Amino acid sequence: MAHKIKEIKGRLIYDSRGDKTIEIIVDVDGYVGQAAAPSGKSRGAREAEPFPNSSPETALILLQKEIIPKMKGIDIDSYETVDNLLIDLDGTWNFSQIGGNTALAISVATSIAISKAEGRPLYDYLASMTHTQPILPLPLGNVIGGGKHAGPGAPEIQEILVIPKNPKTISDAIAANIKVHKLVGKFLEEKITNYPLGRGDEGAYAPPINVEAALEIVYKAAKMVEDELGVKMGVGIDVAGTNIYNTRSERYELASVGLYLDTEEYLQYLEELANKYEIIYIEDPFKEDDYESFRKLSKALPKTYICGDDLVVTRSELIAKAASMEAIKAAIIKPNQVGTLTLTWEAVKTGKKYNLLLIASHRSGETTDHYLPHIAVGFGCKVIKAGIIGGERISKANELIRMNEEVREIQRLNAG
Ligand code: 2PG
Ligand code: MG
Repeated sequence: MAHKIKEIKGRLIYDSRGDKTIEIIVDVDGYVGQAAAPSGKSRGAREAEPFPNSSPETALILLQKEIIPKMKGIDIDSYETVDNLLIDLDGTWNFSQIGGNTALAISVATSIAISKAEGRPLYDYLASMTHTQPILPLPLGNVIGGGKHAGPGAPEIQEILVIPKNPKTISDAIAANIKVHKLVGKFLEEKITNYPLGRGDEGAYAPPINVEAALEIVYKAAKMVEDELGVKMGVGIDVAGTNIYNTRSERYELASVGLYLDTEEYLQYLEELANKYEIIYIEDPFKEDDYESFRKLSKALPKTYICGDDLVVTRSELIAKAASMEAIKAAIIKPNQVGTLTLTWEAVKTGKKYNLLLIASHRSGETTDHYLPHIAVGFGCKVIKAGIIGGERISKANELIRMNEEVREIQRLNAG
């Protein structure tokens, strides 16, 4: 269907960390779409540049001078027209000229406006574009965090996560995750005297305990909730491996448990942890260019989803490379790692071709926008990783509950 972009403008707002980000407002045929872009802290080296020269202010100036004059008044068939125009306008491989965050906010705001003009929800518009059957994703959420998302003293592993595997409804799934989060809070209070229940960037607890104690607590809480609610719960981790790798000593450093391991020893240690705590999901176990170690771990843990985030950065060609060498069984899909919905869909399509588990993911710096669940459903990602607690995280969970009024079916995770 043909549409016209009547108006487009932008502004700077703040993300959940209090950092500036860009918000775009697009008017398509008299219908307004608005979207802001999130920002990561533990970013992959091959991600799109969020802002030109790391400056949201420069991004806004460029928007006004370079982008708006070329977009205002044009006819478009879909968000793809706009995405292709942005790619041409930028001219670099990583959106370093105009900024990936500007590109994504334009891409999503345009899609929201088109979906309104066509009188349908965003997920439905995206699903029709990609010929996807809408099914709600399973929520994967972090309960204890550390690494770059927390202060010193917290575990070195960035995220310890849980996922309901066979919930009857999305509300059951969200309730199960929240229950684990609350229970973990209780266990932490019991374990650590005077612990004020501090949380990191994504609403996960950031306690002064070591990696294994943290895993023990989350594992125990997940099992209790599983028994109580009758929903199977899986435990996962996002190591953000690049951040614990010391390039000088060439070792993975887990100071809290006194371990400084070379790649081979570290691989064995991960295997031990996975077996002990029945870990079904490991994201970025190794540094972001070590495809070979990902492959070895995938082979050693055939029942665990070894997932690439910084390894593949939502790039179709990197997903194809990792999947074809059997380095990964799952891939993180973060739209602002590539900068447009078109490129995001390219990545998803490739992931599906290789039968990967695809996980639509938030960033550590989020806004209260809730288009991510729509992308997950519209592009057919089986899992959504959007945190558990905190306004900017719960906004995604609440949107899933609203979407459930139309989308009745929910995914299941059989493996793992
Ligand atoms: C990750 C993300 C989100 P960031 O590593 O998976 O949890 O963190 O947004 O800081 O890259
Ligand atoms: Mg990650």
